[in-house]
Amino acid sequence: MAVTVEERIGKLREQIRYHNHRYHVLDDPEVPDAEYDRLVRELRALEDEHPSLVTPDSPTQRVGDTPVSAFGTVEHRLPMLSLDNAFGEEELRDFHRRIVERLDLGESAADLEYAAEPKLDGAAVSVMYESGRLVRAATRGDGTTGEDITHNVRTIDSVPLTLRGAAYPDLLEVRGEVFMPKEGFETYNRRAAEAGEKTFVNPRNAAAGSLRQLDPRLTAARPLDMYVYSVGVVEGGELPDTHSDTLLRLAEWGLKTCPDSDVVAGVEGCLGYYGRIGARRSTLPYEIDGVVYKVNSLRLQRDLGFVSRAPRWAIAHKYPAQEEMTVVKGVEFQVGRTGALTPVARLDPVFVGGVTVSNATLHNIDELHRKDVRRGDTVIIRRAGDVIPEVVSVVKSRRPRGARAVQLPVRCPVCDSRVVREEDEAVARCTGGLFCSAQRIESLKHFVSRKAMDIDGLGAKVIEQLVTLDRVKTPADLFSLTGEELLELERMGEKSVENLLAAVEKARSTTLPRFLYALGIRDVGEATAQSLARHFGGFDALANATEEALQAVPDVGPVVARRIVEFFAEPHNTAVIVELRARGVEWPETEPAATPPEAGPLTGMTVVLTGTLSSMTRDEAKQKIIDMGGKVTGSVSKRTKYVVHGDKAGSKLSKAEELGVETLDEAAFLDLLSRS
Ligand code: I6G
Repeated sequence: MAVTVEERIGKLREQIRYHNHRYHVLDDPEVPDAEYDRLVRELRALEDEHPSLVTPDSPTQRVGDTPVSAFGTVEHRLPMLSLDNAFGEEELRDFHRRIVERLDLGESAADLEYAAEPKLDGAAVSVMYESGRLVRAATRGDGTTGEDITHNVRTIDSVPLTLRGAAYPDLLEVRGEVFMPKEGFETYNRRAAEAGEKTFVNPRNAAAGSLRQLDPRLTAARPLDMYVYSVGVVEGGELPDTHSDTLLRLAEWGLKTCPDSDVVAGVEGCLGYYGRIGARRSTLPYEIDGVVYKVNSLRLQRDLGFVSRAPRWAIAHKYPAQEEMTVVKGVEFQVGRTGALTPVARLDPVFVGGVTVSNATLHNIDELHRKDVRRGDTVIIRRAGDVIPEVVSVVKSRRPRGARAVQLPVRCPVCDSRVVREEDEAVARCTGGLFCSAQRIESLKHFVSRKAMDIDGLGAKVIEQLVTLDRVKTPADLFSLTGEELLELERMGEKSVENLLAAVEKARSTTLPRFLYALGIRDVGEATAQSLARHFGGFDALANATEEALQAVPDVGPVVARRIVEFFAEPHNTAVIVELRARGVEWPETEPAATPPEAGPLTGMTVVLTGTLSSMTRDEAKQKIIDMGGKVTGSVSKRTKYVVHGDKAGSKLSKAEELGVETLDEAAFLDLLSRS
């Protein structure tokens, strides 16, 4: 039966009201923003087409949702409006064209100044200062009435309780976004999950939920921050006549503004800014869903005025959604190199974060149970930057009847060996060891990888074929491959076989650290392999070392020492090593360095590398740091001594700045090296 326009409008309003309530009142959104936006856009389009069907209570006629009563309410003296969205370049160009026409700019359209800022994913808040003192803070609510959250906003360190200087207006209302930085969000959620408490689905939800705590001590424990982006009521004082200068003035009074804002010219300038921020999106320390452009001149803003719900002089230009909804076709378990079973959701393909996704990780069995993902469930999928797509949550209201919870398999789905889970471990493992073809494939991939034996041309597809044909059972078998048998494999031509055989030949002469790392002993990464090689000098001394002797190596604790001893106690491991040596794999041995290397300028210090250096490769830089007594790690913490950054440095640099860790650009790093 055909649905009438009235019926469709009614249905959309009902759905939007439901989601508004979950989002604004319960702080528990059920669907991703992209889905919500689609509903609102469809409703708006229908109402635009049929203006007689617009009613005052339609969700399109309001900004947010009615506040709940647990908090006092605050009437906004000037309404807190929302922004129109542009979902692509065309819509942005339309916005610019409308402004140019209204202001009759003609030729000078390309020079029109816009203030551009990231659009943070948090909660919009108004903060009122009287004579420089914070007297009230409120949520946006429905734009006219918000909730009084003064007691909670006062706990946010970056919101000044008194303004600096003396030149501020007698009455000053600032508006901005309270948000939870990504790092704080992840830490908070990890701790909450460990403690079996409720986690937040995203940083925005975390910010909004934290602001609505009845006990401000709970809010104080959340890592919240606030950037201000505009002013509301201003009395008894003057402000500059552009938006960008207003932000600078607010910063002088001690308010925090976004460090990534800019002033750009015309629509091309806006598009350039959109591209630049987009490229940094995944490494910015805060979550954004778009950027906002505002006509910079406040006089022109006044000329342009407002339409019912939004200013004509500003627009939010959205990025592709990083969260989307889809349906789970099944949950399978993948087996990794060490036998770890990772649950993976197989999905109806969905376009998210700029790519089509058909699998999403569920990390481990605890996570699977916590999120309670079942076959047939509608789920929210998230893909941010280059991170592996993950299942954020299940839309429980859409669960099909009879959907059954997924259980950890008792037997390995690949080799049928027993699956065990040690008491204090989140990970369940297949006990098949190298009998399990999945573990064998993953171990071989690791063995040939660049930082291990570096056998170029032995990609995943070739390894999978060799294992499936039972031609390669252990890494030693790689050294007896012949040209004829390689030519039989799919996708292997004369040239690739020749190259592969040359790469195998070259790999026979390796180094002890590479060889140790290639063995894939659990928890022995590159840095530990280097320390072990340096400490023992030769392979046999290491392979025969006791746990106590191993613990004398820098960075080897009891767990790693036990893993190494267990590895060499396993006869099939030693047999493979004997065979590798018999097939000509060799490395130079050195004198044991029982004492740490002579103290260098970096002895006892940890260094993190990020971005590309122009004068050396990352591996060379790493070696130089090690030679100077330092250690290279992958993540920045308070204990990091330096973060060395090259071109296209990522989030590690911003993290260093956040933690106050010293950063060295390439010139400063070279200077440090020259001192050794
Ligand atoms: O929701 C918003 C996010 C960011 C805004 C906004 C903004 O500026 C960076 N600016 C205005 C004027 C409004 N909402 C109404």
